[in-house]
Amino acid sequence: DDERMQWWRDAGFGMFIHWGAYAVPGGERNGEICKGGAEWIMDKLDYTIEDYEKEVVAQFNPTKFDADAWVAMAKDAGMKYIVLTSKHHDGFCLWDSEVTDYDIMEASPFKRDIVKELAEACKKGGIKFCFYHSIVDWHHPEAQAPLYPNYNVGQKDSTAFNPEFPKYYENYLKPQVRELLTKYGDIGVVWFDGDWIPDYTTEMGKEMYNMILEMQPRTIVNNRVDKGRNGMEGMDMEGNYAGDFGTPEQEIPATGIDADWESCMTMNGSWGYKPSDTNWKSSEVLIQNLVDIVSKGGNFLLNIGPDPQGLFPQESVERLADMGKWTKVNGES
Ligand code: FUL
Repeated sequence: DDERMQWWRDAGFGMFIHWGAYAVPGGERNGEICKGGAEWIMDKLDYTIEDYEKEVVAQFNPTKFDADAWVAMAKDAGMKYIVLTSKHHDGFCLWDSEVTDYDIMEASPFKRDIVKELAEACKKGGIKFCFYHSIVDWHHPEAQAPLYPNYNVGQKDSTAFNPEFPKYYENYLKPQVRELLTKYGDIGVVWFDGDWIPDYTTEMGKEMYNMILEMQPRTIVNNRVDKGRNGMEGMDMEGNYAGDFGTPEQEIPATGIDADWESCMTMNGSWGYKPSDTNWKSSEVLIQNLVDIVSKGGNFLLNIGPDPQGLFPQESVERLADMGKWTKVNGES
């Protein structure tokens, strides 16, 4: 296990990329700006599934996407791995999925397998490719779709339940994770999210974890694969839950955690592209965060929310470059 974790422990610094069709509205619909993360816009601004498909997914055509350029920026910043959202809560898939048409090949005009291009660019660039995958799925009829949009199924109603969910788990979620572990080479980390819904059980989490390690024995899986995270920074230490590392979100634990952990954080206040949020952390603060986290034994997973054309926001590009100057001088890379 130590051997499996070694590259990740040594890595210290990685790039989170929250990208999907939600970059198109960028947190804004008919002049209204959604609160919090712009990747939640479908829930926050009450899209119907139909409207979201038409107004958002069908408009996603990021012709300026250049995977090699993304990898180069990550590497220059001193980052050793990239975690891309293969699917966020909205259910739209960034790769050519065999189990759905709600993907980049069929539901959007772009028709390029984004996961494939980024996985290949990472391989070429010598950094680890990883993916984030949402358990929550607002589009799938056996997951959260029928609960939508009558009431919000996210953090607002934690009792929202779909008795069909085990079918989604078996015939959709698991096959998707299998595809991603088969078609895109070595996967560094599988980063789950959406573990909080009552439909998802600890049995499912353990089964998922074991399935991943059977397929790729060296892959590392975050604690949100199971139900043991106890709030944002918890990590079950008794071995009751599956998962290899804790995931404090938007915070740095005061004294570190007695386990492997990774703080994930945004540069402004949103994971997904949100131009109305201009509350950017300074490069100084971001460098301080990196030092604080690494000195406490954690990893820093710093987020980028690329725009609908496929470009990193200029503010992010500048901050990455500043961090690169620091990591080069200070031996992080
Ligand atoms: C959260 C999600 O709901 C956010 O949208 C984001 O992906 C963050 C990293 O995890 O739980």
